[in-house]
Amino acid sequence: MGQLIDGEWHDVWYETKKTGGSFQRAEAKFRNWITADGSAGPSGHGGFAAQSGRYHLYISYACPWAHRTLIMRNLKELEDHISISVVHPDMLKDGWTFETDEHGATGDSLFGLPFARDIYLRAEPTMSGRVTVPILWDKQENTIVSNESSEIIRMFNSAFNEITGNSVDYWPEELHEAIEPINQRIYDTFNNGVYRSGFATSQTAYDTAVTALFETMDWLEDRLSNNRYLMGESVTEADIRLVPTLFRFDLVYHLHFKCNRARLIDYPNLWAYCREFFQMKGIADTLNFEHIVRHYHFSHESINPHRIIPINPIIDWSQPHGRG
Ligand SMILES: N[C@@H](CCC(=O)N[C@@H](CS)C(=O)NCC(=O)O)C(=O)O
Repeated sequence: MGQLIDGEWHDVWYETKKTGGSFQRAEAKFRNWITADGSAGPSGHGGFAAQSGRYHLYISYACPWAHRTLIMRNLKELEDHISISVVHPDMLKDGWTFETDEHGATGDSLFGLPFARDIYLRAEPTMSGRVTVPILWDKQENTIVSNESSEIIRMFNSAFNEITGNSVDYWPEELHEAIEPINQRIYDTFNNGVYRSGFATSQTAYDTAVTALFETMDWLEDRLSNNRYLMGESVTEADIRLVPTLFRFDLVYHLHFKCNRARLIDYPNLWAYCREFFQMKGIADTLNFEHIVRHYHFSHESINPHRIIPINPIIDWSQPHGRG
């Protein structure tokens, strides 16, 4: 995995070397918010009003962070209002590219540029730092609104309600406080925990990450034994942030990232919950298992130097889930 850091290209070991073998994810740089009226959001500048056709989302089908934005785009019926481009699953020395393939990599449908880094450079010609997806682009201001998925899903949750007429609220006011520690634990030990396990370059860093990860899976399994969804009776952003990691677990993280104490299918509640999401309207369309399996195994040279793509078990997502 190679990315531009301080103007130089580095593999992921560059970062783990500095931190005693433990992977640290860099903070996203662009933190503006689309709001219904263009007023400033909790961070960044104002001026990004919700308008149909004004914004474009760059995603990777492989990436779990991009996946949550794609799920929210579908659940909030934003498909006709926010266009997308899909990067190629192979992320090598040039980072994410706009090569096309027969499995859904679209190329850059806005500018026809070759690399995702070119989008960043277009927004900020002197840019240094990591080139990540998702990227939310403003066609009017010709800049990046945000490259932070947790914030993009909150914008999608409410900013376009008047345009779409969809007012389903996945971050309801009364849950703001309760949802935060749930999100935080799932982010630290699970969404990012799989990466901390897989990218660890010391035994201690790996042991720490993987132990916390399975403690969280046990806790989630228990929580879902008496809760329909993470926060109770309704789907919230906490679920939308969790499921992308679950969908990738048995096919990628279990083997490639050595999260192999157990598989998702060994947890009856989590497995049924994940199948329920797969079968929910709008979710299966966001899943591209070819890109998911290809990306990780092909791109992470330090983990899989021969780029062998495993022949995986067939997972029956359509099996009845028996929930609710
Ligand atoms: N904070 C970002 C993280 C996004 C992220 O790390 N995306 C990965 C893909 S899964 C990426 O583009 N990585 C490239 C790199 O780190 O070099 C978010 O949640 O939006």
